[in-house]
Amino acid sequence: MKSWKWPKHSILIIAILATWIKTAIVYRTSFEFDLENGMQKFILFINPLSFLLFAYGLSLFFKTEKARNRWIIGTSILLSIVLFGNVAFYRFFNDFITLPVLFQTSNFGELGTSVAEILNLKDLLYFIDVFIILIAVKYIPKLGSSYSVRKNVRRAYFVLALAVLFLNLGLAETERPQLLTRSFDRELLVKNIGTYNYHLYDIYIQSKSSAQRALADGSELVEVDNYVQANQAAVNEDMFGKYKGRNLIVIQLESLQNFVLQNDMNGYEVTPFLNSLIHDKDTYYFSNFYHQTGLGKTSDAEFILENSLFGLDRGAVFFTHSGNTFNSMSEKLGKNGYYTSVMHANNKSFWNRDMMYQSLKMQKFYDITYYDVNDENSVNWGLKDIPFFEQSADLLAEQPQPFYTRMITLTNHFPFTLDEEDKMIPEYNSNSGTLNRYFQTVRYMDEALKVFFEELKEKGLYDNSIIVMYGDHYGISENHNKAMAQYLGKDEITPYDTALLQSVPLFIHIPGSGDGHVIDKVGGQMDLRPTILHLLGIDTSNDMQLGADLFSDEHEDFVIFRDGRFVTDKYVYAEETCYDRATGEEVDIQGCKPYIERAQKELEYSDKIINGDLLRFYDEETGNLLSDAVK
Ligand code: GP9
Ligand code: MN
Repeated sequence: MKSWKWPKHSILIIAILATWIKTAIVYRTSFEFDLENGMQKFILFINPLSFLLFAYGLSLFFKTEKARNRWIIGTSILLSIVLFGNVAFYRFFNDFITLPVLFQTSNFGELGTSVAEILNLKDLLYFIDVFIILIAVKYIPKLGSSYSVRKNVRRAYFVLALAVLFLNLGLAETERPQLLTRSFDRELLVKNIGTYNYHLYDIYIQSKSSAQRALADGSELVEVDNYVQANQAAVNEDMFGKYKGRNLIVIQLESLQNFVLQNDMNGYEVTPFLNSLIHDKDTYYFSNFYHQTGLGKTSDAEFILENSLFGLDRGAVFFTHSGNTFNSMSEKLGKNGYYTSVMHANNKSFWNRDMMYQSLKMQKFYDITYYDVNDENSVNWGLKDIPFFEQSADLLAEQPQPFYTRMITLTNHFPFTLDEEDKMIPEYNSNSGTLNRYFQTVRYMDEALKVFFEELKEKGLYDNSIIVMYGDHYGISENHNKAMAQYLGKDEITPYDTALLQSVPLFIHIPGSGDGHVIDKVGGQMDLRPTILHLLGIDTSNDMQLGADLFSDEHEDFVIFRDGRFVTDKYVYAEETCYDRATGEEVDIQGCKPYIERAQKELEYSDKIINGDLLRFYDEETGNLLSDAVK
């Protein structure tokens, strides 16, 4: 290490420090991150460092000092442009740049006219590190003769850079588990891994998708189309179009599993309102209905509902394929004269909703900015469900009719915290605080639904609507098996139990129908789209969908989970084991075999459609394949 002296690398060190400090200041002054604790502040502070060490450190591979300095200056200019680009974008859109947005020119239509308004002279400060580096290069004495950097110095340097990266990722993982695998929110990504790393990650995700897309062609759709056509379930003539023209309200209930319904917790009824609906003459309650989501959780549930296709086995399709062509339920309803909207009081960029909703042809997204959210009316993830529904009812009333509006609740979300005044039942008494609190937040959500139904009646929107409600995904993971076993009065939770616990409630409430009853057919979220559209009299026979109408006599008792598990009326298949549905006993795999293959096939077809963006080759009006050259 004799030849390694500080002064030799002062430009490099100055560059790293200058850009690091500048970025840290920009984070705090130009973006609005909500930082909940000291650790989050610390992560935000250190997160630019790993990337800067790498980016500027590449200069160490150049042989001459001049070339090294050029690299450093060039890098600082480029990074400043990237950071400033994000600042300018954020001023306008309150979001971070993602690659697809750069190619969606419609986003910039509005921006063009207001560039002057959002830029000013002070913005030169965003390039301050470039000036500092230029001054340093000019005034720090040159070492004269060219020298190259020793290999072991370089190695030590990059080991350090890697260590910083892992420290950053490790801390981020503790703050936000599964941040990278689930990639839920740009803001969270930037907050945890930094803008520069975020862009690399974004480029990686987007280029992977576009490579698969480029290699795909329309002929791949033929096989899928044949399968879809062969598996269609004939519509139920009595139900088809029976409620044509009604408003459609779909409520996606956060983390609601079926096991809390028609059940009590230490003598307290957990869902009194939903339980009353089960016996209501205007409600179809599906008692054997399952979520089919993967890592994309809430967004997967939305995706499945809209498209009757699966999410992906890795990441969230809302992020990875938001630029695809779809034939969503909102698009179809839009074409049939419906005004379509989503109401959800969260940042619009969460789950990339702002981008994805454009592809799903959702006409309006009432995000957090449409709600009055303050300290009093929020808890946990944000606006409480009761004020959410109250405010949403006002928004609903202003919409043109008929409308299709989807609402997404938030209070019953992990870690299931509530303000004292909203706790309507006590906690449960197990070793899992999560499960203990879950009953309370579910109870609160149940109350919120009751309030919402009242609001609908008051606003005169009730009689002319269909209200569909379903749980988006599980709320209690397998980490709480011991507590679950205690609650359910079992010795242990087996893979068979876990599969059945993926059951979520589905209610189709149709005021005035009079024909409501409990339906125990096995079904899943994939079936929602055809079921709903048929009630409204909209044909889906040409649609590339994998679900089937739950009211059809031909609907099969078979639901496939994203990871290949499945449930039928006779079997449960989990962890490569076939169980008898009724008893939970292991049975010969032969019984499950035909379903295993079909489950794999359906998952594979769904992935093919999404990864290849195959619906761009399909005309859903006629059911014909378009020639490959189009689009
Ligand atoms: C956030 C909400 C929660 O907007 O939908 O998402 P989840 O963590 O349940 O997937
Ligand atoms: Mn959710």
